Amino acid sequence: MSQKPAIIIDLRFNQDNVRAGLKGAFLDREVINRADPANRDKDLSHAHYALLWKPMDDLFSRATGLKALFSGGAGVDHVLTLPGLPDLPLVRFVDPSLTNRMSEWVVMQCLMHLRQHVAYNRQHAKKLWSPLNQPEASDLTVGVMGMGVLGTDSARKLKIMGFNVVGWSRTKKSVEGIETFEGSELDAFLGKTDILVGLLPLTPDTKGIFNAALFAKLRRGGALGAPVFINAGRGGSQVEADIIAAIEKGVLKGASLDVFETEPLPASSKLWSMDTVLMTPHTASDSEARALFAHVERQIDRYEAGQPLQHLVSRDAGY
Ligand code: NDP
Ligand code: OXD
Repeated sequence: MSQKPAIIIDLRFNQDNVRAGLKGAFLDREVINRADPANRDKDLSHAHYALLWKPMDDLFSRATGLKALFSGGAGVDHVLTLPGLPDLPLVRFVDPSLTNRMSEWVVMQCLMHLRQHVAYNRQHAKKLWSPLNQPEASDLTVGVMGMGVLGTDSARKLKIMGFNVVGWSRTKKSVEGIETFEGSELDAFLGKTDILVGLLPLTPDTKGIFNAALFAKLRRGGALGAPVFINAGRGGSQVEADIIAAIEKGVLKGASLDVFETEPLPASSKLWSMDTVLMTPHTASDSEARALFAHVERQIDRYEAGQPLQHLVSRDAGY
């Protein structure tokens, strides 16, 4: 039996995880893992597929026979801006393992702010035993910007925890128990929001959207005293100078950030020294290698059986 067309793996991921994941994946086809030094000069022109995340510069000039591309993550802003990107179908990563991890992170951050962990951490440092008044989740409204795969799951799980939840997206959504707003209704959505969660893709429309003007429209006088901003979408959607200024002026009470304008976050950033800002290094939801490979295998099986690919990126929309 002849082998099926080859796949190139060009992932700037932890290579131990990639190699372990590849042991049980793509067993019926040649796999060219570009991180393997033995593949450095390998001919790539016969491969039909490439799975990529921050790939090597020469991928597209050498892999001239590609039929479909697969993003190693859910976001594709960095793929769509790659020099020489061929005009081929691009599939992004959608999988329960990614969705569940993101919802864990979002729910955890909302609970950290609800349960006043910033204040308790300060007290801890001073060995201070001083109970604070504690609002309930139902006293607050979390507004999720980006009601896609990740935002909708996070919204549902926040609802289960007792939060009131509202959602905003380009097109209007219908999600049980959640009031939703479409693109033109942003101000109405913001006016209801005590904790703002960003789960937007980075596109020309969402670049810098989390800025001073937007923070000023969030609901004032809620149970936390001032609104909180949480972002795990993309750092390019936030204006960090505005986040810092909003916290210093009391427009925002605090923030949780997983993504940054520049990653890694430069040591010079003031965010590092702000104890009302909880930060993680773009790890809210990592792509798990085995789940990623299984997802790509499923999509290639569909493609080779003549069925449409799923989770296709729209070049026009940019996500
Ligand atoms: P989806 O494509 O499923 O959802 C994107 C959502 O954003 C949709 O609801 C879409 O609206 C909305 N949207 C896009 N542009 C606009 C706009 N201009 N105005 C209003 N709404 C808009 O993506 P996912 O939920 O899978 O992922 C979201 C993002 O999360 C990724 O693009 C990535 O950047 C980030 N991410 C971060 C990770 C991390 O570890 N920090 C991990 C994984 C992803 P509509 O529904 O109308 O199309
Ligand atoms: C992604 C990410 O887009 O990890 O999947 O940021």
